[in-house]
Amino acid sequence: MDFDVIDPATGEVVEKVALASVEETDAAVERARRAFPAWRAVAPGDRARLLRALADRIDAHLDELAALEVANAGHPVEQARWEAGNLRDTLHYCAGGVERLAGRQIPVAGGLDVTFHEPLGVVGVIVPWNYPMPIMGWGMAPALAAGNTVIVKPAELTPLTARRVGELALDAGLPEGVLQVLPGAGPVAGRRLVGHPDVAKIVFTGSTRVGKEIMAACAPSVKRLTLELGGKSANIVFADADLERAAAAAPAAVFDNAGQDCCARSRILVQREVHDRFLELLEPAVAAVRVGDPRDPATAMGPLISAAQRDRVASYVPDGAPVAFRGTAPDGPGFWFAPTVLAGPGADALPAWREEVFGPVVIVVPFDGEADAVRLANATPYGLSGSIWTRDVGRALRMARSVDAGNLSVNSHASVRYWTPFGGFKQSGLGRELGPDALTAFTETKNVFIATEES
Ligand code: TXE
Repeated sequence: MDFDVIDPATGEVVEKVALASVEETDAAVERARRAFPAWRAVAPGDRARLLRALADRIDAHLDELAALEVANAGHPVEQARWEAGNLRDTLHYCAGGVERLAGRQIPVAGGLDVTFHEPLGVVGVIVPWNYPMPIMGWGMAPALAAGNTVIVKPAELTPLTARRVGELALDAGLPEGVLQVLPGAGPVAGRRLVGHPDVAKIVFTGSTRVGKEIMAACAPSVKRLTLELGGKSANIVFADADLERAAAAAPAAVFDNAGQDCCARSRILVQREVHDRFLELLEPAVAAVRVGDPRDPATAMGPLISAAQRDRVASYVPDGAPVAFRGTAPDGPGFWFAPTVLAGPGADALPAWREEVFGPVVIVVPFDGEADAVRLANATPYGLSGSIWTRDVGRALRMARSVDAGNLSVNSHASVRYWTPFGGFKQSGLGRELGPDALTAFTETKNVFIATEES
């Protein structure tokens, strides 16, 4: 079956991509299974060199990959360049881990005790459409580095960059079957990867609904699983914060990637005494967000991924919703939605206050004191990220320890660095990606005792 890949900025078909059947998925798993013994046996230094060769190919094709992502996902070109660079850098970072994936020797009586980090086998990486290249890299780079073979299943909507990276991997010298990219439908190829007895681990980033289904499907065989799911993160602004900076930074924290970001700070909690002042400062900052042609390097926000996503986002701003103000968006073809700020009475009764919108919609709500801020921030089944704006270091740390989220930032909205751990509390996920332990998440620890006593 073919799938129309659409340019979200124009609504036009870019190309038709064939989706893998169950049989084709099985064949890919078989190739990966056969490639595994040789790949795990490659000397660590050589495996690292191959991953760096792929990183270098990505660097050499950075403009091409960025242009593909602009056409496929509607991402602003500068953002798309960052995304390709993130994939390159994650590969380099994980290549650096290959030779440091060392076991331990633990003192025991009567012999020698050693631990090994054994690769798992075939790993399936199921990728969403919001950050195709980075999220592909966070799963595949550490999995490959640790000696596993990998099948990447990109999202139906955004297969183009992943497919190109698969070609570059072969050019770079990765042996056949070590990294395969398999465009396919979630309920067909995705579901088959999850259910396949020869797939040892699934890494899934996507909706909480599908994540729960995958977790249940992994249970019968206790398949290893990492989940990165949705978020409803809070941006908490105290009265003692640098309000100008906090307001200037808030739009990018929720409108970057048109809000299609699991770390989007889609709830802004503002201490009551500065609530109105904060909104006054926020309004010009939102008006200044440049929404438009993703091919223009000055553009900050592009279109949403699809007509369906735009309609879903629009449903979160019903007639009569307390819209405080909006930014701008182009008319005409393409899936545009203007940055939208909801505030005032009734805002926290809207579904957008509780549910992940995954679009450029933010709600501003007042709070009274630290305990109230913690209560509101934690009143969600999600726990991925969040920000705390204050000049009081003690308060910043108290808040950071009290908010149930995996990635918090103080006086900043930065959440993702490939060298620090990333993942969610509660229904935002299971396990962590990236950071110093990235490779061990793709291994089993094996303990071996060798008796040295004469019998
Ligand atoms: O995600 P899906 P969708 C959230 C966000 C968004 C909503 C829906 O709120 O609006 O999810 O997006 C594959 N077995 N996030 O529908 O369906 C699918 O092919 C195996 C948050 O695109 O979860 C794709 O590759 N795989 C988020 C991937 O799963 C299946 C990122 C994600 O698709 C499958 C994206 C199945 N049964 C959406 N069904 C984040 N955490 O950043 C689908 N897939």
